[in-house]
Amino acid sequence: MLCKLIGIPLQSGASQLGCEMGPSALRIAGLRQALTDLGHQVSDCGNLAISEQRRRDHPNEKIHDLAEIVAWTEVIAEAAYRESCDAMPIFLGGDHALSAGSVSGMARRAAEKGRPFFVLWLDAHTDFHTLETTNSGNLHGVPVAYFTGQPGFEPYFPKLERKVDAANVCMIGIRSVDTAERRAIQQTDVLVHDMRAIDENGVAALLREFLKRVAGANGMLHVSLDVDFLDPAIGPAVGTTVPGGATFREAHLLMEMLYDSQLVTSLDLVELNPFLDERGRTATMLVDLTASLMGRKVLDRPTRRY
Ligand code: 6HN
Ligand code: MN
Ligand code: MN
Ligand code: MN
Repeated sequence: MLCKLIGIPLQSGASQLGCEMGPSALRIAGLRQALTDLGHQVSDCGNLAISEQRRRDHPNEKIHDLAEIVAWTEVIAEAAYRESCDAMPIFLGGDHALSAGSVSGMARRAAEKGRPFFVLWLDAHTDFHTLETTNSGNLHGVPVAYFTGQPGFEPYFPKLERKVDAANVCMIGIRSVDTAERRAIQQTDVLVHDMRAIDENGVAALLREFLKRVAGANGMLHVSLDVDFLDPAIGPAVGTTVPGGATFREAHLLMEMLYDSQLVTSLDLVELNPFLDERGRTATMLVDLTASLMGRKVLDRPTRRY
């Protein structure tokens, strides 16, 4: 597999500074080597950058850095579309606002290939605020509402060439949802598996069911991995830690199952804030999880069909 590493030093969607160092930390933690060790070809596209920003004012005065995030969204969506022509893009964040661009660009690619498009959202949060409802004003809290076409993003954000069908979005790990997000997401077909669903069923059953649907539809699958999906004990380098997250084995098992499925066509690694890390261990954790997603395993097993 040809993997393209796309660095996105975007941090203004979060409240705490530091995510702009994420791409560097992932490179220093050995992402490229981990992938080449597994037999993949890797091309590092370097970091994206934004140029001009058009001024944008939204009536919700809590929102900050709207013009910058919009400029990033355009650049990232274009890069996602371009680089996914012949490769699997891996988006190195950067805060989660970047997924407004990575997901919308990949959705456009899937539409061109005539394939249904699915998103697996691994996060403590649903990131389902609209521009009207965000009360923190941090735009890393809005990407899922944007790419599923909830109202109020136009004319501020780029017009979506392809919306993602809410029924094709599956979330796992959720344990912090604001009131407005809860109300809005319950009116959609987004499949939300909170931590209780994991406790009661185990991650494997939840993911297996979703992968069956993706495989049955011959879909393309984008995985968006927010560091705060992990329990803070194994992923401390994030500004929005929430107790009670996924364990080391739960996270690796999901990645191993995703590899077996051979359905993943793009990946976000987001919200890593190296300023908050402890001797690089969260960056290393993300590299190891990516390796599991790309085929690292202890023993060979017969391939499982979903
Ligand atoms: N993330 N719901 C909170 C907010 O500020 O809107 C948290 C958002 C977290 C964003 O997980 O990428
Ligand atoms: Mn998130
Ligand atoms: Mn989160
Ligand atoms: Mn909020």
